[in-house]
Amino acid sequence: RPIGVMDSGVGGLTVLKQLVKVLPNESYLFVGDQANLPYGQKSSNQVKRLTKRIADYMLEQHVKMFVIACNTSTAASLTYLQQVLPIPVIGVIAPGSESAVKVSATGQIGVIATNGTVRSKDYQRLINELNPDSQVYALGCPEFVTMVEQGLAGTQAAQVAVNNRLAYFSDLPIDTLVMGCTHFPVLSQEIRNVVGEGVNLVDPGIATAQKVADYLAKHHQFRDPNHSKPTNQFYTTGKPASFAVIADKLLGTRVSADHLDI
Ligand code: DGN
Repeated sequence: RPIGVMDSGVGGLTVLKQLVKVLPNESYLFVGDQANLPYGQKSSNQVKRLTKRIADYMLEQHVKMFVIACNTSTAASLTYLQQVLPIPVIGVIAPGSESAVKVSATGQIGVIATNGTVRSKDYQRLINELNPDSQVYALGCPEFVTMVEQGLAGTQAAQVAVNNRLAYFSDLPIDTLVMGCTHFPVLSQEIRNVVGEGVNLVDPGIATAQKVADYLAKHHQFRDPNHSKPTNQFYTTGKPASFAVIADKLLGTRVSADHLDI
């Protein structure tokens, strides 16, 4: 049975990439809900409903685990889905918060995310729980999502937009910055160019993938590598052609995506 991975768009592929790195023998079923993107501007209830819809589809496909590779969905629906789904559900915010607290020497931590994630205050709450002396500065950067979806990472326009938005941090004493939206690691070069080498950049996808691996190990649920070759299936509720172009670039392999009507 595959591991189900979802996002509102292509951002979740940054998490899938980390999963494939640590768990190359697993099969994956990825769904990007591009018809409903962006999630970041919707109400928490709307996002919860949309995420549940994808989760129900994943259950019909018999996934063994549901990875919410979207911070906005994690904030809106993780607790709820953990209660109602009969399979384990893993989100990205707790692993991202744990990584941030681990690498930050000063406890001065910046978080960039969608407005929905910032509004939820989940990063602020979890980081403060793990390190009560920490100070969290959270900033919504919704336009980064659109740029990544449009394939603009690596362009001058992307760098200018990142420069403008991250100027907010120039007077703040952060030593760590969490990329609290799964689209943002695609812009990590642009982000690094602004914050410099002195700031730790946290990609929550890395710790999330490790959490999935730890769970499978603990519950003896690894796929039997002798059984058959692992398969990766990609679906978008939007246009498969435009999804595949960006997915190819992100994953560095040819991706063929199908349209999903749910
Ligand atoms: N990739 C999603 C996240 O991590 O929050 C958000 C993208 C969006 O729909 N705005």
